[in-house]
Amino acid sequence: MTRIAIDPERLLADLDKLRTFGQCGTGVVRPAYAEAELAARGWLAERMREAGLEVAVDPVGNLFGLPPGDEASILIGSHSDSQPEGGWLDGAYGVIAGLEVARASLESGGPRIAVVSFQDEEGRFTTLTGSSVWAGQLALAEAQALTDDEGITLEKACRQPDGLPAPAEVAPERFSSFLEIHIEQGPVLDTAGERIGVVENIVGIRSERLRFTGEQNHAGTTPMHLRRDAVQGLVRYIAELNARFADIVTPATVWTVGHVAVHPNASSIVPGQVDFTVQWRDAETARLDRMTEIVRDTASEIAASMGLDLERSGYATIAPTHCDPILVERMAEAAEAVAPGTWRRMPSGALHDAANASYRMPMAMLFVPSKRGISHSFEEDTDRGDLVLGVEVLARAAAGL
Ligand code: HGY
Ligand code: MN
Ligand code: MN
Repeated sequence: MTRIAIDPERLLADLDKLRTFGQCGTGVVRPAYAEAELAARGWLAERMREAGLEVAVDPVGNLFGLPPGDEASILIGSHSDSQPEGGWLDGAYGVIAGLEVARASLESGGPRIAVVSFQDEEGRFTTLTGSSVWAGQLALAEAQALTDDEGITLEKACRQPDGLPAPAEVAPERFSSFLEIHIEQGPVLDTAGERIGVVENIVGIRSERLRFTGEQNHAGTTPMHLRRDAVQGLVRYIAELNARFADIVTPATVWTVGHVAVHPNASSIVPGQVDFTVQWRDAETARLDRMTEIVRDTASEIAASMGLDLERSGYATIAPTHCDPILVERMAEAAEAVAPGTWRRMPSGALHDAANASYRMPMAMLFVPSKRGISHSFEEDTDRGDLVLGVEVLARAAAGL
């Protein structure tokens, strides 16, 4: 087995450089297709070229660095777009790790390895947009019609950095397997003082946009019993959802009302409308189904009881997925060889592009610790030694495939 010798300084220098695109304090603001994200993608393409990889981009902006020749290769990557307020490592770490392992493998005469940065993993338009299109889970035309919270369509927002080849599909059949390394984004490894997570499965996710419409009115002259207050509806809805979920969830089940837009959002006006998202995640499809029923039935009941209109849109779902057992064992062997006794097998509570890859090829994931378990926040961070150790484990696992 050829050993892939990574270059830690080069890895860290590229990570630090990627952080500068959209940097905001210690974190980044680099949503899909925004200026900073386009600049980052253009720089990534340049680094891929310099690494001796052929650059390709597909119609939604997924960016690939492909080794010369046509035989199948291992694909390693993640995403370089961020949440509206994102950490510097979420996704970015997996892309630069893929670039480093791909170029180190070329340098060491190792296996053929390609790198990918998927577009809009963070859901400006929908959950895992870019890899969903690539994996055939979401039709391109359907994706292009999706809108963000401002009502802009993906088709209108989608732009490519200058100097890239014309967009063309990069078929999943070109790859034998998909590997992704990612920060854990949770407290497990950090709390246990461990350094590597070998992921066995990824939870499923569902989300929906809902709108309650009542009656906008004067906050002083409208008696409480005559009001049709959309925010009062939202408050009752969340309380009722929590109560009804309590009977069916486990400690690992999560649900979030993360986006709320009140209209007209003024102190002296009874709010006539509220737009909000509900997102729920669990490892079991049956439980996700039951939660979907509760999300929808509760919204209809609350709306009816308070004289509100209800609209639903943008339903998105990604099923729970399992990492390939053979690849998981390769990752575990590499972890034990490189970081003996400081690793564990674990699930992923976050969603990753690897979930979509699993529909088309065997996939596996590795985690490194997140300091204090923080992510989707400017505070997100990981010890630099852990960042390097993770890529050493990844390179060793890839060399053995
Ligand atoms: O939300 C997620 O799980 C991912 O970070 N987009
Ligand atoms: Mn991510
Ligand atoms: Mn994320």
